[in-house]
Amino acid sequence: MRQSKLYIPTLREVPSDAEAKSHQLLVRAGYIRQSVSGVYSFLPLGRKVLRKVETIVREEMDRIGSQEVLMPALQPSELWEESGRWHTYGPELMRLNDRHNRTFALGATHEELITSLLRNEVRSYKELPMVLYQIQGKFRDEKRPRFGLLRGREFIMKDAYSFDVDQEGLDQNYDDIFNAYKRVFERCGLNFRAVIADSGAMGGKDTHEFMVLADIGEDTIAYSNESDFAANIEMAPVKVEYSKKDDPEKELGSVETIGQKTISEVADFMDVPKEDCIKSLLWMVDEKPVLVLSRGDHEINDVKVKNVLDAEVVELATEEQTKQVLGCEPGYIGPIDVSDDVLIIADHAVQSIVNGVCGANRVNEHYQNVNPERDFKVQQYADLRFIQEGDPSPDGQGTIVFARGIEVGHVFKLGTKYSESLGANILDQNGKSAPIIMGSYGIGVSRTMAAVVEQMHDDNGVLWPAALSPFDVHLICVNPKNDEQSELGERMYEELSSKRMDLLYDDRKERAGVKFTDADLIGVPVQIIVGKKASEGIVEVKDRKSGEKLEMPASEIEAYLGQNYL
Ligand code: 9G3
Repeated sequence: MRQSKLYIPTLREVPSDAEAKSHQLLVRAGYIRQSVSGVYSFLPLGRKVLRKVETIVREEMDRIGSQEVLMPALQPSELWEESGRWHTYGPELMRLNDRHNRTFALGATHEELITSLLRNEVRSYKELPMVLYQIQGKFRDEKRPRFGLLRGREFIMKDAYSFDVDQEGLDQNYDDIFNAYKRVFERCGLNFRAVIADSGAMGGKDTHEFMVLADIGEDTIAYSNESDFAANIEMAPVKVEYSKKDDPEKELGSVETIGQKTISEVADFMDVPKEDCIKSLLWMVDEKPVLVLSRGDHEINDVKVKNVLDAEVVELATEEQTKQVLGCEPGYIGPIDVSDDVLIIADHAVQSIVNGVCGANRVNEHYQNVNPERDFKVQQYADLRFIQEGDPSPDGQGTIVFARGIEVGHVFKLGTKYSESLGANILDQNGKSAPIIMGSYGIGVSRTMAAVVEQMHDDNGVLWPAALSPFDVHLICVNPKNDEQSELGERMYEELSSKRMDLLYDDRKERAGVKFTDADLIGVPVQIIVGKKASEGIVEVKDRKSGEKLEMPASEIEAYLGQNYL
């Protein structure tokens, strides 16, 4: 394509409202333009890249036998009434009325729609398993759209839904789609982790998120530096063998610690390491007081407390509740001489503390030489703390590193949540009616495009991987007014275009500096520069990522590109 004919409105200045690098670069390089907050147009270059991401997704979904459909964005509210979500979702679900004043949702996701599509058609187990997917615009009225395509209010999603007769069918589909997602993100050149995500059952198997590692990411993940273990922070189990000092247990003693409340203050005041302190926090667990203990340098993970106690609601007790239950304000509470109606549970690390320090349940007073089991009883030791960087990976391979992540994929085992509420049943092998077992699986297609830019850019622009670049080669005629340069440029454009290469040919009557700046912004992996040495038939090849330049005869370019870029 001739750049003089393409609409690529590049900008020199950084858009003031763009904080994320991908937002800045996609706007400056003429890939996207904002219509209103969180709503974007894809210009010709942006549409080409988006289509390449869609094609990769389509190829990998088709490869595992799923079938592409296209469902409406307009969803009758009745379906969301049946699933109960019409009232559970607030302003994020965009709603509208038609001319007959009937209410609709603009599709934020399609579990209800697709279940209603099948419930009147699929009757027998013989028709399953089946996986249907679509690539389509989704609408979610985000409270704070930001970072360009990373968090929009209208965005392109691939959403897939699996239908099975039983759990093992769902497990099989889940694995197939999980592996298809890995292939998609590998083909996009992304550094990502599949992260254990469900906070329902600790270490739960029923959902994973695909996270692209990037500082702009909104989530924090814990992953192993030596294996593929990765989990959301609140999901990561802690598996540590704590060593217990073999010091002799000393006599319990109380110490006056006026105004020393936090672990840091008490540790400094008592001149002991935080590891020897017992942090005590009172939690209200389904309205019952529970004293939860952790080692001074650890933090309690409320999701784990909830799961260990199989509770619905877990909240930190207020100062009043703490005074009421323990007779003392937070900062001086501890597990010694606590009334029996307060359950005491502790993270495993507490068990290995010898001659430690804890609050005395009296203001301005702590105990020293505290020894668990001798000085207080713990009803249950469990994995209750947040994982920390440097902890051993729970799978025993390597140590844990934290990173920020951009969620680009999410896979769920839904079970019968929607087939029951919307009445999608089949006759199973025994002729018995049973609800279809479902899974739902999403990829943020437009978000993936931005995530690639977040991971692959430099100060001058985007560094597209070949699989996603809008063009294979960027051919630049430095000075079209110069006959030798324009003749060689035109000839190369004609010759190379005929060799299955998708070329962007900068034939514009612009200054050289503008051309080079634009080429670096646009980010095609390789530039062929037809300049001063055109008279000798010599051109320059520039690798966009390394910046490395080579001179060679124009006649060798096709072979060189074939060996190094295509
Ligand atoms: C809504 C709104 C926002 C939402 C949802 C519904 C997230 C909603 C979760 C999912 C689950 C899966 C199919 C593709 C993969 C993810 N945000 N979710 O259900 F009405 Cl406003 O979307 N859906």
